[in-house]
Amino acid sequence: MRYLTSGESHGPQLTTIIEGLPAGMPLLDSDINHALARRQKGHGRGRRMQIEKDTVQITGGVRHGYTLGSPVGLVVQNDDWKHWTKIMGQGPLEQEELDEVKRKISRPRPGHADLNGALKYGHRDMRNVLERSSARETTVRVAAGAVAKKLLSLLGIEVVGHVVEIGGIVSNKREYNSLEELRDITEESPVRCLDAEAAQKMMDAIDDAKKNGDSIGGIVEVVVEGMPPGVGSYVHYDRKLDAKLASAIISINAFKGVEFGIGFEAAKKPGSQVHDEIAWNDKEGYYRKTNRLGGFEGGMTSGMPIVVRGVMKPIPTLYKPLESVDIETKEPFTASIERSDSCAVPAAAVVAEHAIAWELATAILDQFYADRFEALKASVEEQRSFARDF
Ligand code: EPS
Repeated sequence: MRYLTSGESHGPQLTTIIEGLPAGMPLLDSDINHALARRQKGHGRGRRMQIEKDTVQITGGVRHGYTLGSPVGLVVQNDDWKHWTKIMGQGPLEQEELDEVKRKISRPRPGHADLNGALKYGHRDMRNVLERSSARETTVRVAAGAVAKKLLSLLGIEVVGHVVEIGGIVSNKREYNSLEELRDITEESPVRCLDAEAAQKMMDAIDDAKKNGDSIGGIVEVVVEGMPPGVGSYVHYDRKLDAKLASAIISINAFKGVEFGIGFEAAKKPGSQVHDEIAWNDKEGYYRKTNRLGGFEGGMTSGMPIVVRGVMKPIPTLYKPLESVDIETKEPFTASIERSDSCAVPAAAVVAEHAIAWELATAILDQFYADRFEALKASVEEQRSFARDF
């Protein structure tokens, strides 16, 4: 399964085409709209989210509530486009109009794609870079991920993203009775955090950052339950599923690091305190007594919950901007100010959840290839019972 996305932050719409879904899978626009609404929420979001009410239009590949096997087209309109029709229009402009409307950006923001993108494509107006490098694009990544999440859910696999740290404030509550409980509690939290006390401090830190014209980052965690064991492979580097998940996390705007299970803590501990002992019972078959490795050994799922965390740097657009250089004059100037969020970590937890769901659904479709959804379901179930009886 694969997808591409197209669209600028202030262009008319965001578009994605998904290819490789089985036929006969139930899919409604409400499955996707729910995910889009979750991405828009979170304490620390900027004014743009008050302009948009992201909803999807399914433009192909679905009929009467079921996938057809043909490419699925998804479109999300940008409501803000109506304010940008000239600046972001597709047709040529007369010179005077150009000067009037272009809002040229010549002072790159440190930490953003602006300068590197300008050097790569030769754009002297860095709006041509930032319009596409904007995290607005994560809207359609979430839309594609929502389709993947639906497929996983129908196969008994659930994915939940939540926040474990913002601006140095760490969630002290990491235990939960079920994934459902984790989802329900964090869904109600304005920062998507299980620990209500930490959540309040996180919100205060976000408010402080906003007051100071600054931004803060954090850490999100995605937990997955129900993956059958043995998905991915150890036989070649590009078949390792944990590597694909790591890549998916790092590909999210502003993400700088990733870890599984106890992650970087493993460097400090002896092997006896890192590896998970193997046990067996006749109900579940094989399982691990602990899950320090976060659901992966040898690039393959172990059948234990997948636990992956990603670190997001503070958003680089600052209302109190850092020093930069004007590419026209080469003089030092403070960077351009664009409207932005002071903290997008809660929204990024939703994006990470959907980026992980995409990779897992793709891996399932690679391994249990089936053109018909019911056949796919049977083949995943067969692997589960094979592993149980092995
Ligand atoms: C975003 C939309 C953008 C930004 C944000 C994420 O809208 P605008 O640029 O019109 O305010 O709010 O993106 C960034 C801050 C960034 O640096 O990429 C969205 O839909 O999530």
